Amino acid sequence: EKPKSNILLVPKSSIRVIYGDLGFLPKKVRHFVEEHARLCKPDTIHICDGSERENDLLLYVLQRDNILKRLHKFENCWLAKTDPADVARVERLTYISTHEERDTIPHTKNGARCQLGNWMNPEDMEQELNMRFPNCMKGRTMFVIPYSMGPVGSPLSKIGVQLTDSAYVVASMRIMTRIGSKVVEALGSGPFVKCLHSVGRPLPLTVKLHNNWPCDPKMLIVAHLPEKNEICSYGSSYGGNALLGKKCLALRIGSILGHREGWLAEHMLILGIENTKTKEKRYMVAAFPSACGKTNMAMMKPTLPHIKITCVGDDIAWMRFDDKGQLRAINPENGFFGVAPGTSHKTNPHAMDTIHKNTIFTNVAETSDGGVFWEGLEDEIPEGVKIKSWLGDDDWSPDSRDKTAAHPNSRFCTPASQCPILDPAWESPEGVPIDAIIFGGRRPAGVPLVFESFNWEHGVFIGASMRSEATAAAEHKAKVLMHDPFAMRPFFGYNFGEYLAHWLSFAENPKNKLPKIFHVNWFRKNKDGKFMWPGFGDNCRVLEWVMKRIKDENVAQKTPVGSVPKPGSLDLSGLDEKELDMETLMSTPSDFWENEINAIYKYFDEQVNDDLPSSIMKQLKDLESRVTGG
Ligand code: GTP
Ligand code: SPV
Ligand code: MN
Repeated sequence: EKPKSNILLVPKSSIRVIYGDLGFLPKKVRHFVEEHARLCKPDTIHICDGSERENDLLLYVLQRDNILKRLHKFENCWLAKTDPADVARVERLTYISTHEERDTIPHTKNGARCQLGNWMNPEDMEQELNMRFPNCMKGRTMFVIPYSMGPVGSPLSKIGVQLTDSAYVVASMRIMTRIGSKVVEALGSGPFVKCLHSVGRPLPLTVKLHNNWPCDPKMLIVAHLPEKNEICSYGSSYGGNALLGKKCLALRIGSILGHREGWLAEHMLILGIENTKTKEKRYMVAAFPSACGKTNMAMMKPTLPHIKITCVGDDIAWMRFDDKGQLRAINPENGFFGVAPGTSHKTNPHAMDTIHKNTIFTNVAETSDGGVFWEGLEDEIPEGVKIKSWLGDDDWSPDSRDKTAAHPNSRFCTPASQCPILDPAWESPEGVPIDAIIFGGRRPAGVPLVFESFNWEHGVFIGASMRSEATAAAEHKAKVLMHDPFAMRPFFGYNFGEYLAHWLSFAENPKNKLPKIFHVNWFRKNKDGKFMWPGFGDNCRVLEWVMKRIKDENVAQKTPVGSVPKPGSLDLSGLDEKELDMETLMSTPSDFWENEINAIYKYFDEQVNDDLPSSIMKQLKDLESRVTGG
């Protein structure tokens, strides 16, 4: 049944489809579009095909509306500056709505505020959504974005359809996911995740916009309705709030699907590592909280000449054990939405080589020669070039009123295909084989550079007890130590206790080859507050050791916390060993760990409560007796 014309009739008016053809959409998608067009009442509809012609049109509109500015120094690169009130994910307004609260979050002890997600009942959620979405797209175009997370047509991929009234979101989704007609073809009559997004500023405007960036932070909500396979986001156009394929689908909804279907959706990078001396190649995944080094590690330029790193993904991994018991991972994304500050030719040359074409920068500073600037690029801007800060200070200098030139959560959005060290198998439909899982975080004290778990269950416990200093990727104040289990705290789609049980369950199948699990910490500081480990490209020394442990080489020694490298087993060649205090870097001070254990007890007891698997509590008790020697 095809619609008679490319015009959608709504009561008392009609909505013209100005690009694409409703008739080419599968019936279920068309109904989804029609239902929400009637609700949101856009002026026009644009059905995305993913073509170059379409992208030119979007870029034209975004320039005309002063949302994107061309960066003349580079090829097809753009700068967006947001409303300063819309600069990061907003965790406290991100909800998951299910009939049973306990399906989503554990019951906390004594009414403590849950730190493992926000739940809302479906009735209240319906009210919240009804307060926002009716008529919210008046005067605007509603874009329909069919997108695939994972290679189009791969059995591991999932399809979403996002409706949005933001052309910036379309231009970004086009980089971060695979969109357009090829996705519609692959979808056929199959299931898809329904994603609705609005900036929340119908026309005519009733308020003055900042930087021409429409948003409504006071009415912001990011809602997940897993029982209806739906995501609704209102009021923000920034990153994880608005590019619904990323955190909303690939992590929150993804983790629920993974739980149901026997796989894992994780906040992890995926990399390949090759020792060119021994000709061995392995793949690893690593989970670090937001802004704690995934992009940097995924694109690492190793300082050891015989180590070669290749990148599969920098933020999200979907993993499953195949029928031979090998864990395999795919990167569901198509681009990198990376933290700009700190990225430089010194720290991450491969990222620098990726972002000089076809890239959208958001909230970085611009330079008078048509380029970009952020904290960390001080040595890389030409003499005499002026910096305009993200807040608009024309002649910014480190002692200007704007504290930083770029917002600390400013980002680049760039196609993965441009990464010079992209792994040849990065789009392989069956995924790459994973032989090590690495957890980590920003730990200024007490936590060794690297340690290995004694077994799978201990490794799951290490993931569960992760903590890290807060960063600017969300609304939290920096420098506070936060519990961030599996780097998933903001992204769990279902009850964390059940999530732990799901991880533990993979050990029950004797066929599964369980990868070794490690914990790393690049961020330990000395008495003067300086990082003790050089980090970045030198982190390959730790990965080389991990590679040796995958082969069970005798290079580890036990501590109460886990196994650390035997003295001399980390390749430190080329480093100034006088500057390095390896003994302290590997140490596990008992007074520190006694405090840490108490904090974990308190957290598990209060936050996970009855949903904590008993074997995880036993792991904590075992750690305590190893540390106290009792
Ligand atoms: P999300 O995209 O938010 O999930 O973050 P991410 O984990 O990909 O973080 P990213 O790699 O972008 O790192 C963020 C910050 O950590 C940057 O400011 C980096 O400079 C810093 N960083 C990364 N690796 C290292 C390291 O080895 N040592 C030190 N000292 N800093 C690092
Ligand atoms: C993160 O915060 O972990 C990110 C950025 O990767 S965002 O997509 O905005 O969530
Ligand atoms: Mn992330």
